[in-house]
Order: sequence, then structure tokens, then C-alpha cells
Amino acid sequence: MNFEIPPGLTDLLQDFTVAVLRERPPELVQFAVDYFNKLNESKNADKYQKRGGVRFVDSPVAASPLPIEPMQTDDEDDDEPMAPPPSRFRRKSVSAERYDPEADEELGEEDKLVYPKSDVQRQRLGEAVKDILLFRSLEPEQMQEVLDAMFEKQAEPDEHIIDQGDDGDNFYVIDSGKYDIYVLIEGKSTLVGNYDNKGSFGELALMYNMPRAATIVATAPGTLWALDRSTFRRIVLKSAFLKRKMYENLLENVPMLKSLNAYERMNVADALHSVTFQDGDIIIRQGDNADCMFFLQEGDVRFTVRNDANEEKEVNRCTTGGYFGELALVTHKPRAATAHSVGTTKVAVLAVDAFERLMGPCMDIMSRNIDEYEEQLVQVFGSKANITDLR
Ligand code: 1OR
Repeated sequence: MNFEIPPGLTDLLQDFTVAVLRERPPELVQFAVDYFNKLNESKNADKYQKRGGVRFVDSPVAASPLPIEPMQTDDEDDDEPMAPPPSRFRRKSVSAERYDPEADEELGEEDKLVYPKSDVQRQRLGEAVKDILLFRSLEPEQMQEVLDAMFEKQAEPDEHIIDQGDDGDNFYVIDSGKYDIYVLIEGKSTLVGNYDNKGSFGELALMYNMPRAATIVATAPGTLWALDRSTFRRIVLKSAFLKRKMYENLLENVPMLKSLNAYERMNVADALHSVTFQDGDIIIRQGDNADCMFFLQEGDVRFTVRNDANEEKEVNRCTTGGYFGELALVTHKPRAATAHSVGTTKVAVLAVDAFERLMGPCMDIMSRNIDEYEEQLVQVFGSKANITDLR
């Protein structure tokens, strides 16, 4: 018997499987019926015949499932119930429309959302979004459009702003208030962190087209600024997504950052910006005050130290994928070495405020590095004499 596989079948089934894995539908058969009906109605259907491999939902985002590893908590054997209070205000889940970049582009001026705001509101909103990293790469007109579309939402104590597993409706920027973060870990809702009067949340479901990854519960009265899913995806998504992707690849390969979970690494990615240096340029200078650290994206960097007897020697090198400039941020002392660009280098810069907010879990490793730096210095200069204490 001749079992010839019809052209397009493999791709068709593969894409269906991806859709199932991505959407995790409770009713598989019903999902399959809907999926193939929609496919049949769409102009993509015949492409499986012609060349196969056309995605039913063609989103750059959907192709990137998010690996969120559970965060280690040190109160494993704590008997305290960690579940969030029952939701008194549970919002009905909205149904997630899928991302269609073409449809997005068709949205014209008349589709822009504008929530009128008083001067006082504008000022408060401006303050709240000032440090929102996902908005950093927006052009001024895009930023204006985002601000216009944001609307105010009051949060009451115990209110579930977001429930894990729901579809994503809004992205939230905190104006005021306190909010606990709960994540299901091994079936148990576990408190993993909290927001205190600043920050933002709710971007994951909108960026990656996936269910809400955490539950956010207000613990005090507060005010939020909400941005609807469609405006978020139309304006913020592309730049924020590409930026995360670009830096995630870099950060995934930095061994020190293995102590961060995927979500924490994303936050570091959002905080980075790149700078290029030419051969011989000084990236940091010994004795200067420190306001950032660096991840080396491309090229090599060499480090020199001038000891107290004014002798300058090369003490170390850093290659692509390495990091430097963290020591002074850990010790709160001036730069202990000068970093020189060898050829053209590109570095991703992490400013000190983000460093302090995001790199806590790596602090042990960075503190241990100090011993190694000290040993290197002694080796290079031959003795401890004339070397300033690093700590
Ligand atoms: P969202 O759209 O999934 C819930 O809705 C939001 O909670 C989520 O976007 C994030 O903005 C926010 N893991 C996942 N989401 C988190 C986390 C988090 N923290 C805040 N959110 N983890 C906690 C990291 C300290 C990792 C837990 C394993």
C-alpha cells in the first residue's frame, strides 16, 4: 500500500499543535473544530496546499512561549496560608483577540482612544510613567498617544486587579497603592513579591498573547493608570518586544544571571541600552564615581589598574558575553580599574537604580567576585603593598 503524505499535512498539523500548546484549550475537540473552521474561512487555507508552513496566527510574539520558572522562596515550610484573599471584585475574563499586525496597521487616527484628563491628572500620569521602562523607546508622538489612551482606575483593598489564567485586557502603571503578586507554584498560590507605590504590571499577557502569569491583589487603596490591550499592542508592543528579545539573548548567556528567573531577566532586559566604543576609548576610568554596570555585547575590553605607587598594569580582559563595572556598585566605592575598548565594542548599560532594583538575587555572586579581583591584583603587582583595598 502506498502511504503518501499529502503536501501541507505536516505543516497543517504542526501549526495546529502549536496553537494547542499556546492556547491550552480546555475543550480540545471544540478548539479543533473552531480552529479548522476559521482556517477554512481564512485566505491562508489553500496555502497549506501550495507551499505549506503558513501560520494561522502569524504573530512574532505568539511564536515565543515564555519560560517562567518558579521563583525560589525561602519560606518553603512556612505554614502561613499564602493564597490571595478571595476575589470580591473578580473581573470577567475578556476574550483575547489574536494579534494581527496587518489589522493593527489599518487602525487609523479615528481609532485612537482619548480619555480627557485634567491638568492635575496629566501631571500625576506624567510622574507615574516617567520610569516605565517599556515606554522608554517610544517616539514623542507615540508617547502622547499612549498618555491620551490611558485611563484612571481606583483600586480597593483586596481587589484582584489581575487573576492568573485570565486573558489580558489592560497594562497597568501604578500611580499609588500597594499590590501583592501571587503565582501558582506546584498548585499553590504563593506570594512572590509586591509593588509599593511604583512600577507597572500586566504586560506579559499582552506581549506574548498568553494568559495572565500572576495574580495581582491591591492591599491598600490606590490608583492605577490602565492602557487597553489594543493600544498597548499597536504602539508599545513592537519596540518593547524587540528590545526584550535582543537583550534576553545576551543575558541568557551570562552565567551570573542564572540566579534570576525568566521574568526578572526580562526586567533587566527592559532596563538596558547600548553604547558603542572605538578602539582605545576609555569606558570607565579608575577613581571615577560609578553610576552603571556593563554587559559586553560585542568586542573585547582590557582593564588596567594604577597602584598607589603609580604603576599601571593590565590586570584582566573581558570578552563578549562578560560583564564589568559591577564592583563599584556593590562596594559603593569609586571605580577600581580603567576599562579600555579593544577594537570596536558594544556594551549594554545597566544604570545604578535598575541595578539596585533588579540585581539583588545576583549579589552573592558579585560579592564573591571581589575575592577573585583581589587575588588577581596581588598576582599582577606581586604583593599586597600599594594596592588599595577593594572593599
Ligand atoms: P501578566 O499580563 O501576565 C500578571 O499579568 C502580571 O504580573 C504579569 O503580566 C507581570 O507584569 C506581573 N512572574 C510573572 N509575572 C509577574 C511576576 C512573576 N511578577 C510580577 N508579574 N514573577 C515574580 C518575579 C519577582 C516570577 C514568579 C515565578
